[in-house]
Amino acid sequence: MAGTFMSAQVRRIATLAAHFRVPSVAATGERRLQAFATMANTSVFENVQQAPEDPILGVTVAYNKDPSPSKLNLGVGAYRTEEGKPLVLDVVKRAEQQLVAEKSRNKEYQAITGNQQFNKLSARLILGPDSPAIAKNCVATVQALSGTGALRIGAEFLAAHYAKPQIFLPMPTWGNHNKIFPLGGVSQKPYRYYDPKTRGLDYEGMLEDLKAAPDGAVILLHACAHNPTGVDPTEEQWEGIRKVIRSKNQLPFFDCAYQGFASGSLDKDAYAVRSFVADGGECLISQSFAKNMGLYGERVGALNIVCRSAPVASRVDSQLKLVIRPMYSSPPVHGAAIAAAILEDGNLFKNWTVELKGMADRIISMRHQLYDALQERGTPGDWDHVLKQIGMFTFTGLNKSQVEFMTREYHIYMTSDGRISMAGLSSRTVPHLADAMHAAVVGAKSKV
Ligand code: KET
Repeated sequence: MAGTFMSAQVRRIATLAAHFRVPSVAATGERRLQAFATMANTSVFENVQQAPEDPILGVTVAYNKDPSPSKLNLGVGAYRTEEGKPLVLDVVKRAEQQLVAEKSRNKEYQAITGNQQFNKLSARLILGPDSPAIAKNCVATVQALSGTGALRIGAEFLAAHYAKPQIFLPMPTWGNHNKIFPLGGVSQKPYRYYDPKTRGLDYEGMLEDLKAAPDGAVILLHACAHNPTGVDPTEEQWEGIRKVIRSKNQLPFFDCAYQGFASGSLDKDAYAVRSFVADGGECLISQSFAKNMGLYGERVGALNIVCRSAPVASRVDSQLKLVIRPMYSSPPVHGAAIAAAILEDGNLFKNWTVELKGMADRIISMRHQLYDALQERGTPGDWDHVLKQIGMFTFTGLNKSQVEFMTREYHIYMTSDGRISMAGLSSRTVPHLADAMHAAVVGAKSKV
């Protein structure tokens, strides 16, 4: 047991060293000694390596440096209006006004697990108002630093308390998953998900890989609007996936960053999660309010752990506090208060669903406009996937050199895997994007 713990620690140190690009413990130690010995005018951080930019957030850094007036940022998944501006939802403004007017509000520390009212309403939003798991107090919910924070708390909890801290991630997946889990102490493996040939789900491959994964393994599932592919299983396929996972006593970990953004309906987008909770089995669910409430920088999210019984959920909750307290003590007040105000007030909630549907519909209309623009230009290839894919992103199929060409020649910024954020597009910028895609595809063809 102690041996296993030690080797887990050694693995974690190696993961940390690789992540932070520390050459090797021995090499750094030696260089450090040399630095002390010479007492030269060098920094004690002389050996710190230059780290690369983040593959997603680094796109915005590059975009910000570009002086071109026609530049376009389709990298990060952040909603923009038709005018290309960030959007603060009307309900968010109204909730904030209410909060400011409440004389009794203060800036005291929150509980370690955050705003309890927010936690309750957040769990209800994903699990549904009639969820038996909630009624039986089987869900431990903690406020988290948005979706990323929820995933990280989940990883740290699993590393400490779950017998099989190994997670299977879809191929491809959101780039940060590959870092969050190993750094949180959970090793990772891929499972087949996307088939580039059909630009759809590799359902058979996925089931084969889940069947081949060990009993009890943790399986990461995108609740809806899979990022980056925009490819989701059908309800029938979810049923097949659920059966395999349950038959192997595997533990589903849902990442729910886009509830309401896929279909425009909060309930429809919760289908997969609710079907897994309805069978009485256990799971983890991370939630983000970054996209669906536009609260990106407020860092509002939650981690839910659905357990088989209330006493287990209560003990899990107590352990989550031990994860959170030494990490950041307790979460911030403001964003969760906004979300709670919207979730608890019938009127605000209704208005929120209207605004959310408006955002989802605008993204769908961008899909049609881009598709039509490519057809008009006669861009070689089949572009049906622009219409079919779900959520914020189109996984275009453009390769790295085509992406580089579009950035260089057209000042269009996107991730190197060819993902474009449809939410960053507007009727005004669609022709520019279509021109760039056309040129990239035609250029690449003539080079072959
Ligand atoms: N899960 C998924 C699948 C996801 O796409 C994101 C964000 C998150 C979690 C975390 O979001 P948070 O803001 O921590 O609640 N994705 C976009 C932003 C980013 O990379 O941070 C993106 O893919 O562009």
